[in-house]
Amino acid sequence: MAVYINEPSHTFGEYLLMPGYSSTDCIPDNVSLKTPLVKFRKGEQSAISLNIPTVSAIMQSVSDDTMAIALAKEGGLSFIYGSQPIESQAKMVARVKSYRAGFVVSDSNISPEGTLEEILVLKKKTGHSTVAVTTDGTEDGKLVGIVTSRDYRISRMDLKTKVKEFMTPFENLVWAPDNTTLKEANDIIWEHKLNCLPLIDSKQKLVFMVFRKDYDSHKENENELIDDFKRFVVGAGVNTRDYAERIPALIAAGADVLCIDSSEGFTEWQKIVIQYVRSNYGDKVKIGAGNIVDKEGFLFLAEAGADFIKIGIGGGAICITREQKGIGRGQATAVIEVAKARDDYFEETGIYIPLCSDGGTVHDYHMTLALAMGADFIMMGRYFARFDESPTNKVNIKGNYMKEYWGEGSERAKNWQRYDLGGSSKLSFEEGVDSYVPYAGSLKDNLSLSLSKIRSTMCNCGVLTIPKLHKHAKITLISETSIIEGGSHDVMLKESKQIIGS
Ligand code: RVP
Repeated sequence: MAVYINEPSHTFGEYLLMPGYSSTDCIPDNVSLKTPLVKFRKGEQSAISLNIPTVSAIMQSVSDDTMAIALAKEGGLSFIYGSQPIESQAKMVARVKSYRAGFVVSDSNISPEGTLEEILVLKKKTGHSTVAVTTDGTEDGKLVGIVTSRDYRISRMDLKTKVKEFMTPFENLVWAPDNTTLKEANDIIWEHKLNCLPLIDSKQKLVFMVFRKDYDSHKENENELIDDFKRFVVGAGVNTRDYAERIPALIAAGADVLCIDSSEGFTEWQKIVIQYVRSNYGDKVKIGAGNIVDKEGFLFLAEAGADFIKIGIGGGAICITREQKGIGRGQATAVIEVAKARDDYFEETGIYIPLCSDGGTVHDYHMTLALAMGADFIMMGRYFARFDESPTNKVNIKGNYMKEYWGEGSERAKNWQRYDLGGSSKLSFEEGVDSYVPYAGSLKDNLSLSLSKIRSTMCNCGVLTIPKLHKHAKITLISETSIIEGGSHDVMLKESKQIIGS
């Protein structure tokens, strides 16, 4: 007979946190959001900890190198999407690792034979108005000029005009050698009243750009997630098919941590990938696995040797797995059960395996709930897709700015490896949709607001750390009527406000 679980599974929106006693030192400034990323033994520290408990989803529409840099600057981590050729994924990882705070690898490049029209397309795509002109149009080609919006006037020029005719040529540029420090670069920028300074090597090849605004913002990021060599920490997604080629390339590119990206992780395929890592790299290479939704799945991946375990099936904003296959579980119930299994496992073995709640985080307070229920960090797709730093287009739909957001199981992403169950069938039906999410501005502004809500809620709960929140949170299931009571009700709103974080 089939196993029946007759208790309904619940999602975050059905729970609330209840306050605990808060002493006078329980203030948001005293809260630490530091959290372990990979497993560790009792009494030891995790080899990698996040400074904030958020990671961005392993998705084409969410996590590229730009997102990874922006999130690491704030103390979190991105897993660069794996549904792309190995070389391009490794290149993204390498770009994050070679990023020196304040030093940018130019993302807007063109050859002198390009046209004004192409400059305008590039500007629309990247949102940047400074374009490097290199002989071959690449980010590290020989620098022959720069184009900024001051170099052309669309109303007076033919769109077919060649870049070489209106760029500021190399001989008129202020530039510096590639070993220039950030402080020196900044001095040059101020002395010459520049917006940007190209750094070139001995062969005149473009290495970095230093922008005035990046120098300013760098000074604000004390929480950034960096390795021993002061490089940003970055993760990468892998699959259960081409792992023997992909993993070595990602490790060579400098990936700090890997994660098997799969809609369903309770499979022998995951064990095989983890075994591959252990037999080739021992414990040096860290790899997370998932997704699972119950104790059995957790124990399987724990025994298989996963460094962290990801929870969640079917809760993602763009996910239709539950509709298509009838597979999944309410995210809150899944986190609660798996966290209990993790705590018992820790008791028995002395090994603490961090848990990641993945998908279905709609409101900021859902993050705090996920943490309170036992997650160590939270993976989000929709949340990050709304920001400037996500890789997708910003489009105007009926007067509102939106960003595109599509699932890895959609026809657009064609990430069949994520849904692979062996055999040769490729994505025979979709498990994700292609959608828009409201554009929300910069990652930094939105994330700091969300984190300040988490800190403040933790103070209400009377705790200053995530491990203490795990232990002392009081959580109540609420009725449907209480959910209605939770919003403004029985009043007529004077103006409709945009809901941030939803
Ligand atoms: P959300 O944060 O609710 O947008 O969910 C993101 C998560 O959804 C991802 O981390 C992944 O686990 C899942 N996902 C990604 N693509 C799809 C799909 O196409 N069904 N689901």
